Amino acid sequence: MTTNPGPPGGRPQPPPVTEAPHPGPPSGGERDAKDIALDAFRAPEPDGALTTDQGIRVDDTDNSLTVGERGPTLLEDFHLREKLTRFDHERIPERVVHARGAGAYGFFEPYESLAEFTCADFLQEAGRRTPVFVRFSTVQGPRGSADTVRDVRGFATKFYTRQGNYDLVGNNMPVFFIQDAIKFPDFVHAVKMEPHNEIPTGGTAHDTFWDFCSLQPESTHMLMWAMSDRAIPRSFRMMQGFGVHTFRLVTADGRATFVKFHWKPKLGVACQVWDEAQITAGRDPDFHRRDLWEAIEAGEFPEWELGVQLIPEKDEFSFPFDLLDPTKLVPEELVPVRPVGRMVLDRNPENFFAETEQVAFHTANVVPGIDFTNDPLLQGRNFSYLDTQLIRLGGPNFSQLPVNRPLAEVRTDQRDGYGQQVIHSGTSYAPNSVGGGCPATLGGGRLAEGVFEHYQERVDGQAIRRRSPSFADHYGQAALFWRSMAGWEQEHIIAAFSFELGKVGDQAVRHRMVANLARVDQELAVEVARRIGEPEPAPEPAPDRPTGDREAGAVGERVSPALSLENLHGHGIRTRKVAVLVAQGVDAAQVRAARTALRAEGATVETLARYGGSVAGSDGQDVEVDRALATTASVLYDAVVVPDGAEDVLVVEPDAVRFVNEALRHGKPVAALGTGTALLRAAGAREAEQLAGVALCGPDRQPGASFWEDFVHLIEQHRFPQR
Ligand code: HDD
Repeated sequence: MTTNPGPPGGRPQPPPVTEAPHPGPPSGGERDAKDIALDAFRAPEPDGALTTDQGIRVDDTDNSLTVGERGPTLLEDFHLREKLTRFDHERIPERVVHARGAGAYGFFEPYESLAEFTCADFLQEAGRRTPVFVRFSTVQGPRGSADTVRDVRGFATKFYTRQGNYDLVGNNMPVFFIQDAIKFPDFVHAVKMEPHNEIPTGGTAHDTFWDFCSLQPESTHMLMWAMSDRAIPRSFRMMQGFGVHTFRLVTADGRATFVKFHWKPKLGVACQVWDEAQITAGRDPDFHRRDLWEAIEAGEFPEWELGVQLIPEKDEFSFPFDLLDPTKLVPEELVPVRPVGRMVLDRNPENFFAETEQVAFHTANVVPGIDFTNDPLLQGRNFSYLDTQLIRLGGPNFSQLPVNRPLAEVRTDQRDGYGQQVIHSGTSYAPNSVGGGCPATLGGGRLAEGVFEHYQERVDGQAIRRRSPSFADHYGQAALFWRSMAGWEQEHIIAAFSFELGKVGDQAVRHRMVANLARVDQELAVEVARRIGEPEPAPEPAPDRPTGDREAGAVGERVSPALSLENLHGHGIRTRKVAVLVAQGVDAAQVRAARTALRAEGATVETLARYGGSVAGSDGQDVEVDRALATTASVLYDAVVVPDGAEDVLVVEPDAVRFVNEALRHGKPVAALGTGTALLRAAGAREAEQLAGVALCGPDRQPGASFWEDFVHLIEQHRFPQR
């Protein structure tokens, strides 16, 4: 039996019942309007007396009320019943897709006014900040799945604008698996864990997914992205975001321009390699979530540039694909991305459930000046997101939850429902006279005054269930993507297809999929077939391909350099993690020099040794150990330094050998100083001086400033996959 003893020296004295002060935000810089609005909902740290939900002070929370010490428990114990009941009801349904995610607050600010194209208030003035909340996610896995699985990443942004909430609910890939929302339940049933045994968690390497895709060739372009390294990002902070659909920007006088939205990470795009991603899933299943959290806590605020591709309405039909088809992108070489603003995430949420879990995005949350197109995927999404919140968040009042509340004033005739937080007064119908006609509609033609008016597109047609023939080319852009990849990217794609299809048991599915790949590229299909033991596919003509393999195609049609990771590197090494392996006898001056040089560039440098504490350096000074090797792993770092002097200990330390072996296998930059090269050899590197991305400093020499400069440059390049 345990009792809460309270502080030493007697029974705890509960403090007087007072209004507790607001704790304020946990991290971050300036307080914005959303942050201040959340104060009204922030509960103080509970440092006073324990109470029930009714505010009754509780005498004991460790023992149920019983008849005698060994007797039955009394129903009268309202504290016991409340405690268990509340616990029993703590869970809500996870999101049907995108269940696992992490979020943060921040702001968006335009570089320039976009008034020429849109009357959206938050895009009118350079430098005017709009608070945002962003949630990143994986798609397939449940809430508890690993972060680094091969999957698409969600990138959903809620802008708390003065005209109401605008949600840009995108992904880290610019296209999607299907063209019409009516296929979404089919697609999700196929991609999610298989129904009989709920395997696999968080992955696409299973029969039902590939069965669906092999029969639904419109998924082919997206498959190329999903099998590329984009599906295994290094961090949320290092991936792009895309609105995917073509939307409309609309001016106050009703002029529309088609628009595609892009988020470009300031740190550049960086990905893991597949073996690394799989090991990370075990070593740190929270890898991305932790990275985002820690970066913000450290004041290294992630930043993206918002870019737009603007397409005049008159050019709607001037592309060899349909702008309404969400399986197509608009090559940046055909329509450049114009940078229009930046988004910075500078504040972590205080409570995961209250904020990140309860945030509700909806593609139909648009503000005056931003409008939809007839993309059939978007149209269905505009139904689905509201609908899903009703079950997930338990009723129609979810927009009153703190994270979802707009900063703009809300005046509706909507009433009641589960969890109503507002004590409404007055009328709730229109037209009314007793309420003075309020809340009143303001009439059309007033976009400039912040009144949403749907874009007046002229549409005429018969009700038909048929896909437009302009959506029929399922391979042209898949081939464009393939051709635009560097050699090593193509190799990774081949390896990914081979891994995934290699796990498919149904021969017919593999066969169909290889035949589909042959319509993208014969070499790709032949190589995948070879690796999974399928017969070589016959060349496929792909008759429905208007863009096809036109040899004379323009850049952007034949090849799009903007798609290759080779062209998406960031500048500098801010927030990259570098491990320095140390042991007894290590050259302490080199460890200090590495720390100083790399930290000066913004990297995080950690010393790792067999045990925590410190090791004695060669100059007699202790070198502090940041982490014991057993508590971390090579996959959690971007680069490794092996200083001089400790090789005797390190080469017989299995964790150290494995650490370097993995870093080498995963193409990471490695610096070996003096006798440190012995560890590279022990880790399997025969001719280290020949390896790309390996920096060596010979024995009896000390690495100077230029050595570290060169090493920084290697880290900047992120990976050396050609190794
Ligand atoms: Fe979706 C969640 C992105 C197609 C139906 N979707 C969801 C989230 C993201 C996307 C980022 C997570 C939001 C969050 O963090 O809470 N979805 C996309 C993109 C799509 C897409 C970029 C294609 C361009 N989605 C799509 C279709 C449908 C849905 C076609 C249904 C017809 N999506 C949902 C949903 C979810 C969702 C079931 C699950 C949880 C939620 O909405 O709030 O309604």
